[in-house]
Amino acid sequence: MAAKTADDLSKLALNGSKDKSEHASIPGKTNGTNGNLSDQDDDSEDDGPQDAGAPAAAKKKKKRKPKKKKGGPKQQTDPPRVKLSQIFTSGNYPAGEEVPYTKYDNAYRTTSEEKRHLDRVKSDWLNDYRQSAEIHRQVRQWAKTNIKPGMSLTEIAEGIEEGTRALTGHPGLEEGDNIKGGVGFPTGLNLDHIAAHYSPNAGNKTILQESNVMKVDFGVHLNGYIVDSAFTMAFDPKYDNLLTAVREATNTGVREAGIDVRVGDIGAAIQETMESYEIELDGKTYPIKAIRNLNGHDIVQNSIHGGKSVPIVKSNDQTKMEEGEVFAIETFGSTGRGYVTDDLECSHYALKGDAPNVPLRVTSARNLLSVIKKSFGTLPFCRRYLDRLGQEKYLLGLNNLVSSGIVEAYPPLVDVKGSYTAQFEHTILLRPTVKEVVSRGDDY
Ligand SMILES: [Co+2]
Repeated sequence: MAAKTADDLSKLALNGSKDKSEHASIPGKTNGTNGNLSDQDDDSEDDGPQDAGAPAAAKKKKKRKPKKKKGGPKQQTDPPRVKLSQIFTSGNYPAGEEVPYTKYDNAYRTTSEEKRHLDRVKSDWLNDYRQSAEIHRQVRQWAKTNIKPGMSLTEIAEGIEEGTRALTGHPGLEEGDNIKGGVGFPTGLNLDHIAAHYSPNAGNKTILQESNVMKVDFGVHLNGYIVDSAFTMAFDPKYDNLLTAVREATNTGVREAGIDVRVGDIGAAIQETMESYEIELDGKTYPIKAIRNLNGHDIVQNSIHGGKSVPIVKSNDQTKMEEGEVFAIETFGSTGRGYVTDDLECSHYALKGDAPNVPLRVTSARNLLSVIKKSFGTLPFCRRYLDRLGQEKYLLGLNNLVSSGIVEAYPPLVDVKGSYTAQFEHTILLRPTVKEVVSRGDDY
């Protein structure tokens, strides 16, 4: 889930009353040619960890690697519905990509007994992140294999969310269950010029088209430790350069990140990678721009945006990353302006951590606030999640909570119509001894 640059937050408008069920700007044509479902055809980085429970390995029975699998574990199903703890029966989940610290004077961290001790005392936290990340990899493997043009966005979102709920073992219908684990935030399915924060609301009839560029941004959490990771799917190879630019820009950000690194320096490196690419679409060449008012962000327990930002363009921001912090490194590239604004019907909301205790005169707002607190706490949610809890006619109350400053609305963020945007995102843990790219898979 993306963080928008703060200076735009003041003009945040809630579009909730418009009740548009689909946006008008999705190209309706299909070119009917290429059935390529992979955005990875030029991917050169399969040097990440090959986890024992990774779905690719699970499918090829003969090539299954025995690492960390003990006691006759079950296999994951398709669609994914087996709780992950029944597959990893040891209770230990695979590590992400572990990268030694090399910048500044941090090389000592690898061997420092003090830092190793700090690493060990944090292990519950680490295991929750690793389990969430493995669930993300298994669910996205299903998504990448099964999402096809002709499917509705609602079907796609529900498929991802049902997989996440099943693998975490938290259906999220009992009071408080979703706070223990499950979906970390609403599934973003952002088409073409829509960069972030679009999830279908009830009645949405949008159908994925062969010509679309879709950003799939979803989160998995256990005990509030959220893995935030996103990828882009396109079915027409003409978008390959856009996807490659953004995947490489995100990898640049992941590589540059570390303890004591200034976030402004990371932004400069990301921008340089991103803008070294261009793309030709239907005879016209476009520069690929980093979207300058979207950022990566830190993640803290139960809150997807901790307060620090990681810019994706050059910046004078001197804020340093610190030991023990968790960051979502996400970058966005665009063939448009490289700047997003709020548009379309809002789906994403979250209770503010510092919500003011103001008297609510609207009864439905009071009732809804109680439901939100019990079901989501400060984790982001969308309207469909209220629907599945049986809430009805809540829009007035929801809008009242937003205007009272208790709930934050995160409307879709769009570049200019006709442009195409892409996103890749990883969650990284700045462990005392090593940087762990916990959401890394052999796909991205
Ligand atoms: Co994010």
